[in-house]
Amino acid sequence: MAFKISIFFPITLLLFTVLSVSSISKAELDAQYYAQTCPQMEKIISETVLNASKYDPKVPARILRMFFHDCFIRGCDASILLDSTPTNKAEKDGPPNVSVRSFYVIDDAKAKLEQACPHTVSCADIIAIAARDVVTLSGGPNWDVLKGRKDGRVSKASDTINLPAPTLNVSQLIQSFAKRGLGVKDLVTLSGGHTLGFSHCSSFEARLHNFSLLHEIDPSLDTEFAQDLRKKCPPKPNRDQNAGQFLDSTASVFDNDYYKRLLAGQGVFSSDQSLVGDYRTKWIAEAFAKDQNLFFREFVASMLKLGNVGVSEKGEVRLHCRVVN
Ligand code: HEM
Ligand SMILES: *[C@@H]1O[C@H](CO)[C@@H](O)[C@H](O)[C@H]1NC(C)=O
Ligand SMILES: *[C@@H]1O[C@H](CO)[C@@H](O)[C@H](O)[C@H]1NC(C)=O
Ligand SMILES: *[C@@H]1O[C@H](CO)[C@@H](O)[C@H](O)[C@H]1NC(C)=O
Ligand SMILES: CC(=O)N[C@H]1CO[C@H](CO)[C@@H](O)[C@@H]1O
Repeated sequence: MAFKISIFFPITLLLFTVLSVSSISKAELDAQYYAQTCPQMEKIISETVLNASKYDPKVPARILRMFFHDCFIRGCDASILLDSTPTNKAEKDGPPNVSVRSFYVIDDAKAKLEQACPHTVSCADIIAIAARDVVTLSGGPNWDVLKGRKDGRVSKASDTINLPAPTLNVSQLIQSFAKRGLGVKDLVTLSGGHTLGFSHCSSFEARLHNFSLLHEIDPSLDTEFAQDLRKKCPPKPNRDQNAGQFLDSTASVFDNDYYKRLLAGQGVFSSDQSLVGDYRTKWIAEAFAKDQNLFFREFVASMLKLGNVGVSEKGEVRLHCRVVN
């Protein structure tokens, strides 16, 4: 007996530790999660997203970014959708220039889902499906989204400082992604989300004027591209609030042009450009610039990983995505 314990006790303890650590934070997501309870849910969401994107071509980029921000703060739990209350400033009202828009699209889908299958589909799953849909409808890959996320009850403006800033260098980006269990490959791949959309000048203007003691302009920027950005983003008082730059040269098409721009010194953020300034990440960006199908395959794999970040069995299915039940 004593012999048995001495052999098995440590193993049992180890197993128990491993199982309990993984069961604290992990819920098993499943492509068939709503197959019995709401089989038409994906169709309802996809139709809503497609219609909204026809009326407003900014919707796809905003929804893709929404998914990233949601998953990076408190895990993929729709914390980004909660409105502020008199006693709580919510994530979506966090520090300026991180705000995501087009929440109405998720609200529309949720309203239709509550009619079709009341109190069944979580807001976090709606974001995940909508993010897949905007990629596909923009010409990117299609994939099966895993479902079964629960909606969180906490959303704090102060949490947005945990989002990676566009000024981060590659080491800091790797660290930020590693905190969410995402690797170097996921960093380079998911940054390819910047194949869609637009940035305001404030997110990259530090590269354009008075960059450092030695350089007025960030030397990693292509010269002509830098001049173009300086024209679009003159120093503050003379600038249109909405001024900015598309993130690649085909900003409404999901393709591998983003990586080609990086290799040409035309990444908009320091964070983007840093990916081709370091041996750990450059080879991956080069491979994606050469082979769009490879980028698409890896993007699907990394989106599945992103969609698993911090997913928990705890939480609820909100009745309305802007308020806790
Ligand atoms: C790697 C770290 C990342 C940083 C530092 C970063 C930073 C930013 C910034 C500063 C903007 C512009 C905001 C503005 O001025 O309007 C932006 C836009 C955007 N980001 Fe990221 N991002 C990162 C990763 C991602 C990821 C992983 C995705 C999705 C997979 C993503 C998707 C987008 C999209 C689609 C836009 C355009 C939004 C629009 O057009 O409204 N980003 N990002
Ligand atoms: C399509 O989108 C427009 C603009 O958001 C909206 O007014 C309309 O109700 C939508 N139609 C459907 C069928 O969802
Ligand atoms: C990235 O930035 C950090 C903090 O400023 C710095 O310590 C580090 O040396 C930088 N790493 C690289 C690769 O530039
Ligand atoms: C440029 O930066 C230096 C050092 O940070 C500062 O002293 C100077 O005032 C800045 N110039 C302008 C035009 O902002
Ligand atoms: C686009 C945008 O919201 N820009 C704002 C970023 O934050 C600064 C400082 O708070 C504002 O002045 C900009 O208008």
